[in-house]
Amino acid sequence: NDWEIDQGVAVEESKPELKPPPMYKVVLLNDDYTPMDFVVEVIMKYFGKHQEEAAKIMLQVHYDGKGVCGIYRSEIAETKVVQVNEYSKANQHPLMCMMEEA
Ligand code: NFA
Repeated sequence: NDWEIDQGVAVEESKPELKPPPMYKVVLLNDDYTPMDFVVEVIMKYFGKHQEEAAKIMLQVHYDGKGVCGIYRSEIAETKVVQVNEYSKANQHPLMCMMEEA
């Protein structure tokens, strides 16, 4: 916002804000129980990845403890986290999804 003085009164002038929105990484966390195939399925179903890319991300999570499935604006990231955690729970797997500032 720009400020200018008008008759001694500060007036706030609105201007188109071109700031990009904050972005969030949506990550999966490793655990010892969720089957690898289920993780690949989740990454394909909720993050639009093909099998090969999904398998790479799954292995990144498996070996490094955490892996990024995508980067989104807050509302989208929040929705993905809820959908993935609900889907994992519904299938009785402990797979955890969370978001972190990109
Ligand atoms: N570590 C799990 C296993 O060995 C696989 C897994 C990968 C789980 C990525 C969660 C996330 N079955």
